[in-house]
Amino acid sequence: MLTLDRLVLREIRLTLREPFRISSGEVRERRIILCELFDRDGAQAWSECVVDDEPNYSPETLDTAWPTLVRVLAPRLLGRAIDAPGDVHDRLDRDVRGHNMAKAALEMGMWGLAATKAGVPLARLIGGTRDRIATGISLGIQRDVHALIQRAEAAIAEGYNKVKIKIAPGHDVDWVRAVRTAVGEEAHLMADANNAYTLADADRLAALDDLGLMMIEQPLAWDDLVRHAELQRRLRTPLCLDESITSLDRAQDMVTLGAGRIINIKPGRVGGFTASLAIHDYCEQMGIPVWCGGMLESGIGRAYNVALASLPNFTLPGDLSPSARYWAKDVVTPEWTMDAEGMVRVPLDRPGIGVTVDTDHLARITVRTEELRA
Ligand code: OSB
Ligand code: MG
Repeated sequence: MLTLDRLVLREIRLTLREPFRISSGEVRERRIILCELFDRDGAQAWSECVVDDEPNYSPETLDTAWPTLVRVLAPRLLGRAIDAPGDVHDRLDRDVRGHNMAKAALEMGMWGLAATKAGVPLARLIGGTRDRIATGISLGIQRDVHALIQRAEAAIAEGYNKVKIKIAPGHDVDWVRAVRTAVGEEAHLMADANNAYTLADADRLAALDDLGLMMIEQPLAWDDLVRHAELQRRLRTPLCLDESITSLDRAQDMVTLGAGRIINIKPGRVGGFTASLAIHDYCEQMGIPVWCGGMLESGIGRAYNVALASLPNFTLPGDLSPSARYWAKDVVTPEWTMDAEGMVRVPLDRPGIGVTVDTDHLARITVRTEELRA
């Protein structure tokens, strides 16, 4: 039994060590919402809302999520007993359209709280089976092709098991080919377009077929499955959908339409762990591999991603870079690290989310807080 008694929302600012540029925008400083959840019994857990400042990845932003959490979502949980965290999704979802990232922040926090209360690692609570997760890096669009080659070579030397190259018209086939030539045939490479293309670019995208990519992520519009299906028919390289998969239904639609062959699961995008687990299980049945994407999370959001990626059908390396790739100083102790084989360890020796939050550091980077009570 869980009863959310108190919720503290906090906006923090974390400056990236270097700007991260994708086809639809650039981010230098992350504005992050952290949630601190308290159970009636006194147990406590942290969670993170993965919205960004600008609506260039999804329609949500920090400034839509905050009031939605306060006015719409939190009142559905505060002071109301629930049997299990698996019940939270439906309670938040009923008659509330969209706002998946806001829902996910609370929903995942309730999973974190349940794990803490039960004294078990979050990964175990959800049925995770791995103790190490293969990690990939997502490289933003670079200044020029030389910078990209250098970044890709460095990532492979560091041990990363996959290099994802952000592409956009003007920085695509030639750039990816140059990286392939530099790193050799064996390296696991993929491209992510964040919606930068239309079906009119199908021939251009088909030129990527000769470069041995593991997959091409979300080349077409964020909410379009039908045209992805048409494009997939014209490509040998598997398409992987990110932005388009916002629920189990959309995952089923992808398979029915043949709109992609791989799914990047980001729990924030689908409304939390319950939907992520459902998509994971469905994809496992259908022979669709999944991997865990990232949203430049702090170490708190990363804890949830690592736990999720420990499930058996997360067979491809996730965008789960260590803390130091993003931040001069993360908000958690210990910080997330990666070994020389490019693996991140699942903290199975600790209950809950497996990391401690550095509250002194947090106090210095917090710009507002709001406390809600049952
Ligand atoms: O498309 O996967 C994406 C970051 C922000 C928004 C969208 C995406 C990304 C990434 C970063 O690729 C992955 C990471 O957190 O390292
Ligand atoms: Mg993506």
